[in-house]
Amino acid sequence: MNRLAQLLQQHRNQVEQQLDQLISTAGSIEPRLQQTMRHGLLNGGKRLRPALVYLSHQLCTGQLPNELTKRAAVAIECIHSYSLVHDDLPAMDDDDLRRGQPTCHIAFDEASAILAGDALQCLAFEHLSEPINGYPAALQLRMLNTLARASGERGMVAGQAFDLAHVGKPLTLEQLQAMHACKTGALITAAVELGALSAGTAGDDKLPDLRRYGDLIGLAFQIQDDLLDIEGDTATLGKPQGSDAAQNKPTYPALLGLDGARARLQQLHDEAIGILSTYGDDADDLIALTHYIVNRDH
Ligand code: GRG
Repeated sequence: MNRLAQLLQQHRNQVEQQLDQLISTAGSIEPRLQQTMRHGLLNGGKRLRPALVYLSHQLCTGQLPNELTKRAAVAIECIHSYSLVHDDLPAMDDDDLRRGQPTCHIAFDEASAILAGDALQCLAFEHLSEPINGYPAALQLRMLNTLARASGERGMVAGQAFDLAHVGKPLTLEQLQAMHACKTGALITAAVELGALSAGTAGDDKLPDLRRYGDLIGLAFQIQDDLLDIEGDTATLGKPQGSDAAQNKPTYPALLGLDGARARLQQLHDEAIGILSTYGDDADDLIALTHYIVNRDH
């Protein structure tokens, strides 16, 4: 296993242990709620956003994550998982499978999935707002504000609402970009920002660069997702590349062509690496994660 894979596994284990502890069915008046939450949270997942929180903190301090970094990593994964549980609902994407397993509303029922998503969202803010000895409450407040802003009506929810409002309608490249900047990009940028904020004063001067970096890889993440969708369709259905999948829904390959989308992905990658390479050795792991995000196969 290479160094990045080892590192990602370490972070994943750490986050999953904390998520597991956070949701306990013991003594609950309604164990089904916790069971549905666990299903939404602990059914696999790459845990990329927590890794971004950790590695952004590492770039700022050269140190291992502190308690605030760990809280932020868990909180952002709770928000991400809630968004997937709700996105899979019949009223939205109506998906039966997520991460190769039945989605929450299939494994349980629709009401349980809605409530589990709601509760996961609350849990994120509860966990990040719990007072921690030795850390200024004002910093926690700033982090909460960052997470709330990225998740809500100016961030992820806005992107989802725009997406639903434009189903079946053509989008311009600018509209597609604005939608993804909100829908998936805002949370990815927030992950990088939260890592820097958890570094305290060591992160302050790096925030503008890290925000820009987050925006670039948020977009790169989405383009790679679109490309993987096309490759998946081609592999399972034998469709020629760039046919149905690329033409029927607004995606980067549909608007830019396959080669254009790949070229744009490479451009975003190069610009993102250009920002990180000014930070010396402490950025090495974040650089490796950036390569992974752009080249991932799932
Ligand atoms: C329901 C408010 C609300 C928002 C939903 C994130 C989102 C908004 C919808 C997901 C739709 C989707 C599949 C977008 C593609 C990019 C994406 C977020 C993929 C899933 O993220 P990964 O690959 O997932 O990090 P894992 O399973 O690894 O956690």
